[in-house]
Amino acid sequence: MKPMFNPSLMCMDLLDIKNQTEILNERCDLYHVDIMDGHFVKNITLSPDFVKAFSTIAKKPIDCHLMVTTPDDYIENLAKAGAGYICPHAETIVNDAFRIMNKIESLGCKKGVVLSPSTPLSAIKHYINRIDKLTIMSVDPGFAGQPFIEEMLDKISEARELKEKYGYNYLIEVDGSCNQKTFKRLYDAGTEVFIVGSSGLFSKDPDLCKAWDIMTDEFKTLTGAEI
Ligand code: S6P
Ligand code: MG
Repeated sequence: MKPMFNPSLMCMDLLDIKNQTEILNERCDLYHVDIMDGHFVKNITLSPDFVKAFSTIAKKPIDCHLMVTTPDDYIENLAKAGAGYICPHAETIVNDAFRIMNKIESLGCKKGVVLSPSTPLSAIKHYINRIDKLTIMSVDPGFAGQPFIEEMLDKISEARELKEKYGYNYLIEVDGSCNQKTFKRLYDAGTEVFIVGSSGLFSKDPDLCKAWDIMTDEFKTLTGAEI
């Protein structure tokens, strides 16, 4: 499959959101929206209300990354707001993973799950077969602009091996420091969806069309992949 690109909207210029979205609508595969509660992580970024407004201009599915302590409280609102994927952290659904996955599905959304860097793949062993997308974080959740955690490459390879061995359907996505320094290693390890934030996309050029071209040229040169 062709690599997919999922821009992280907390890194975009929020004062220029309509213009930037017109540009991204023609280029990206998904839209990554970080939702935090100031509790699971010490930051607050985008919100279900943002998703509701953004869904009126987005032409690609909205991917909601829930960095919140009680994801169950957000699911219905997000589904109504127009979320395409709803992705809680595995660490927050230990006691209700099946209920949460069923709820997301019953609301017509795709089911994702996100792993913080210190959480092993084995934590989701009993429901990995049910999910549509697996996000491996390669930075600790909460903030953009953090250094890449090398140890995550083994986790990505393990996710790919499991997917191939058992024929699982999940997309393998990486969140955190996806950029020219890491694209090749991430791609070779088995990453299928690249969340591109400040380092991979938005800092490349003030003109987002140019920034997108720089990013995709770097990706093609480094990986040899078709986009
Ligand atoms: C971090 C968040 C991510 C960031 C992304 C930023 O908590 O979940 O989605 O927005 O990692 O990209 P970068 O290139 O600054 O790491
Ligand atoms: Mg994220």
